[in-house]
Amino acid sequence: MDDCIFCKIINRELPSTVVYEDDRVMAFKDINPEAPVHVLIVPKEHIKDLNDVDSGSAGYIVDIHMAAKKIAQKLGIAESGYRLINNCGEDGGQTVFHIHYHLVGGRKLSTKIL
Ligand code: DGP
Repeated sequence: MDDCIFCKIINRELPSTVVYEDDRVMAFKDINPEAPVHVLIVPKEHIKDLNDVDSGSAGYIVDIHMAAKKIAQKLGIAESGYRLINNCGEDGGQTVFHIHYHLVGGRKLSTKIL
């Protein structure tokens, strides 16, 4: 998608701090971190939100979870714990319409975050 910020990050047209990448997903640091670790995990294919995931793209959800697990280990928060969050749609708090999951940790999280 031409005007999608996350597609531009994936294509290296915009800078980001990449913490994980494979052929299906990429993860980079959130520009406005809400915790010591705040990483966004995105599929390399443009999918608007969770409502747009279908049987053909559902594998990305597994890929994102597996990436989250690896990133948590790499960043040293696997044992202490972390949260993986998807905001879907405007009422869900989504502001960038390329599906992404927030991996948040590195401190004790309250019940209200994001
Ligand atoms: P959400 O509200 O769930 O759609 O989260 C979008 C997140 O994306 C928000 O936490 C801030 C982050 N973000 C927005 N623009 C950029 C950017 O250009 N670079 C990076 N690294 N993060 C961004």
